[in-house]
Amino acid sequence: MSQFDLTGKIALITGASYGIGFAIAKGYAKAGATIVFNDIKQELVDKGLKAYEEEGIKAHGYVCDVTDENAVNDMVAKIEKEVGIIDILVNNAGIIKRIPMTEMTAQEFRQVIDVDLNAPFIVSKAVIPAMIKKGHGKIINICSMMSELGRETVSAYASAKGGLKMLTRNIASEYGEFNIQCNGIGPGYIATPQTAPLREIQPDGERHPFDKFIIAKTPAARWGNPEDLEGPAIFLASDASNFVNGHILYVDGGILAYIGKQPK
Ligand code: NAP
Ligand code: GCO
Repeated sequence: MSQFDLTGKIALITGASYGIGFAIAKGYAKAGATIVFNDIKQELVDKGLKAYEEEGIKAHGYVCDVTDENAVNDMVAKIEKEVGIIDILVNNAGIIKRIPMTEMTAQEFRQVIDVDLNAPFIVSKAVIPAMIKKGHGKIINICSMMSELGRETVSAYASAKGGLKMLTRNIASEYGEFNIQCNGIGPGYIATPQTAPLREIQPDGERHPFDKFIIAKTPAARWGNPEDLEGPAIFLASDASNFVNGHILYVDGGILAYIGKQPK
């Protein structure tokens, strides 16, 4: 069996009704995994189930707000009873608030930290005990360019994603001896609903200034697609990465390596 094969594995991808999580789940299904996902509202879970069905994937969907520890523990217990022990966890659910720091309330800051950093802690804590009992596990945290870089208006998001990089390294350090590998994926700028505001066509028909900026900052000279993350995610979920631990795999078209194209 190929070391990239996920047959027989159960994968929980949080917040995967659409976007990056949905693409990663599709890749896992193609590699043979059983797909489990959650979203905050039943209507979104139903929408996700339909979308998976249209891809020929019989997924298992659960309603759960990943910031609610009791709800997460209940969801994991239900999954373990109804589907089986989770072999692969992708902490994908995330939000962003683009507000200048001095205009952002502490409550808004906390909301981003809660979903993007506290929730990966909560969900990882819920699945690790059964992974230890089973003798293996894979945890993949969806980090960001903002795990390494800052920019205007994303102070909460960058703080959360920087923390998520270190949570990744700490889980790797604390549970590596139980054959649990915890790694991160740092996507570059990916065309999903989360970045749609940065790609909006301007009233004069011009591309968004940020859109042009990202193209100039990316050696690949394009936005990423969610499908660009499928292969890296399969690698980190498979036996092919059993000695990779605490690593953040940047899938960014080269952004972090590049000073940026000189404006004409
Ligand atoms: P997205 O399109 O906004 O999707 C985010 C998903 O997370 C949605 O399904 C959302 O569900 C879910 N979610 C949000 N809060 C939740 C909560 N409290 N409980 C459960 N589910 C929740 O985002 P995306 O672009 O696919 O991004 C996915 C991940 O990749 C995020 O962690 C993001 O920070 C990260 N990322 C994105 C990019 C990019 O360029 N797009 C780059 C680097 C990293 P609802 O619709 O119900 O809110
Ligand atoms: C932003 C974007 C980024 C991307 C991603 C980059 O406003 O700068 O939303 O944060 O979502 O995290 O890796």
